[in-house]
Amino acid sequence: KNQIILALDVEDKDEAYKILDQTTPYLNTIKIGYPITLALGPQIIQQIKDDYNVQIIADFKVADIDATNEKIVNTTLNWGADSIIVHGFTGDDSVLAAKNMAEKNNKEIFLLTEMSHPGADRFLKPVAEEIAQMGVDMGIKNYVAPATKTDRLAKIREIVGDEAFIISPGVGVQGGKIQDTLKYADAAIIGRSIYNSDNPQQTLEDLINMI
Ligand code: BMP
Repeated sequence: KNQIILALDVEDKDEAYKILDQTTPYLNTIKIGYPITLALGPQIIQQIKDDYNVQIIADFKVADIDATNEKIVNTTLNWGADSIIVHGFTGDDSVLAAKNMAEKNNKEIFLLTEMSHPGADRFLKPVAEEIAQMGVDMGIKNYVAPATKTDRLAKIREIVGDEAFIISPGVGVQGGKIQDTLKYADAAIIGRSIYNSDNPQQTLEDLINMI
């Protein structure tokens, strides 16, 4: 039930609830990002948790100095998120501040090592392995790595080890394949191919049948 994470990047509450009605019988983790949060307000996090009894990963790609990261993480977790995604490229002081604040709230961060879009090859790819290693050195257990580049995903898995939990965006519209992704990742993050589908429930069932 937690091998597919729904990226709920819709900006309308009725639409969001329609998708959640159809998908939450099959999955229990929702990724909430800027699109829905900025459109509907941060209270949408707790509302979705209360109405659907799901885990919420807040994807705010936290990427600031340590003092600011701390505030962003604390506030986001207080809005009800269960975990929060943090960029690794900012370095160990920023990431440590985020990690410590999450732990103070008895929650966890996901460290983003490398992104799934083509443009990430230019700046993030050259440092992704170092970011993953930094995460290992810091004792971070959860990572985000791309489903669109299975070789890169495999490399990140090699660095973070089998005990780590990797979630992987890029399946579907961005070109990643669920079977390949789940060879290396614990869960696939999927957005548009589910919520833009004419029949989100059927699309999700089809994806689950491919696993
Ligand atoms: P979609 O399945 O619609 O492509 O959505 C993927 C989701 O994962 C989006 O929320 C996107 O912002 C996020 N994401 C990504 O696609 N690639 C990354 O490297 C990191 C992400 O958080």
